[in-house]
This record gives sequence, C-alpha cells and structure tokens, in this order.
Amino acid sequence: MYTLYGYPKTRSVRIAWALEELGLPYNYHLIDLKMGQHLTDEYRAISPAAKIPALVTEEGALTESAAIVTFLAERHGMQEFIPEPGSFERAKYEEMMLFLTSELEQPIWNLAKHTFALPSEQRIDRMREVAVWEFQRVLPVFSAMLADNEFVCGNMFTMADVIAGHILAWAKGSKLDLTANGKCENVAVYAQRVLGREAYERAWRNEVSHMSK
Ligand SMILES: N[C@@H](CCC(=O)N[C@@H](CS)C(=O)NCC(=O)O)C(=O)O
Repeated sequence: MYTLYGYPKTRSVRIAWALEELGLPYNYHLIDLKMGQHLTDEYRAISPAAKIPALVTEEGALTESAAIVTFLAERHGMQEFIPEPGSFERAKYEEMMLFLTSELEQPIWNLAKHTFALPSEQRIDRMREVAVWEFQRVLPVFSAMLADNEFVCGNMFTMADVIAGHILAWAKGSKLDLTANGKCENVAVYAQRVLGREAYERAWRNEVSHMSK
C-alpha cells in the first residue's frame, strides 16, 4: 500500500486527491512542517529536498507532486485520468502540467514565500506586489488555454485538473482574484467545478483529520 507523507494545506492534498479519485487505499504519515519534522535525516532519506509531498511505493520513494499524480494515473487509471502515452492528447497533458507548475503556480508560491514560507530575513516586501502582478499576467493565458472546455485537457478529467484545481484553491486562499477583474470568468467557474468533486473533499478532510490524532 502507498504511504503519503503530507501536511494539511500543502501540495500533499494533490496526491491525496489523486488517490481518492483512483479509489486507492493509502497510509497517511503526517510531517509537521511547523515542528520542522521535514528537516530530519529520516525524512531527508525519503525526500532529499526535505519537501512535502512524498509518496513511498513498494519500489521506492517519489517526490514532485505533478510526477506522482502522473505515475498514479498511469499505473492505476490508464482508461481514465490521463491520455495514452504517445498520443497528441498526452503531449497536451504534459504541456499543461509544465505550464501549471512552472508558470501558473510560481506567482502564488512566490507570494507565499515572501509572506511566510521563507525565513523572515529572506523575505522582500516588494516581491509580494511582483507576485500579484505576475499572477494577473498569467491568469488570462490559462483562461485562453482552458477556453470553454470542461477540463484543462478538454472534456476528460485528468490529473492535470488535480494540479490546476489545487493551484486555484491556493490562489483563492491567498485572496487572489480568479476572474482577473471579470476578464477570466471561465477560470472561476472551472475552479468551482473541479473543487466541488467529492474526491477532493475526502482528500483534504483526511489530511486535516490527522492533525488532531
Ligand atoms: N515542486 C514541489 C514543491 C514541494 C514544496 O515546495 N512543498 C512545500 C509544501 S507545499 C514544502 O515542503 N515546503 C517546506 C520547505 O520549503 O521547507 C512539488 O510540487 O511537489
């Protein structure tokens, strides 16, 4: 059985969400970021960068959330959740995953880093304004890519929607406007659609329940 190393309100919910979509049972191991549990030698043996999430499989540990959800879909959901390797649709899926993690996510991550995630002496106030500006610049690009499709890869829900959905939930939680002043209504509607999935709700509820154990 898989073991997910995670912490509520972090990227580990992406993996929990993917596992829930696939109907796979998993162990959940809470790594308390606030207590510095990710910085131990024991955890670094699983995640050399000391980051969350990590998924331990029978063959070894995996890190990087986009790679993990892709692996899970390929192994357990090939008829659903991911286009076939070698297809044009798969190329578009990979393109979307890279766009999401290298373009759409970065301004939100920068905002978080310069608000609380970096050590206080490394935070730069002006970086928060730059991050908001960058988010407003990239959102219309995502909006155009999404167009009037139901999901980011067309009409099929894929693991790219897990990543996109989490990024948009994170943006909303960071008080960023998902409509870019009404110019990107399709993004807000899409976010509501994917974040309304039961598997997402089960995933974050499960993570939160481990905090009180
Ligand atoms: N690209 C990585 C990013 C992982 C990451 O930065 N995780 C954050 C939590 S969401 C973390 O572990 N932060 C602790 C730290 O940076 O010390 C992924 O998508 O898995």
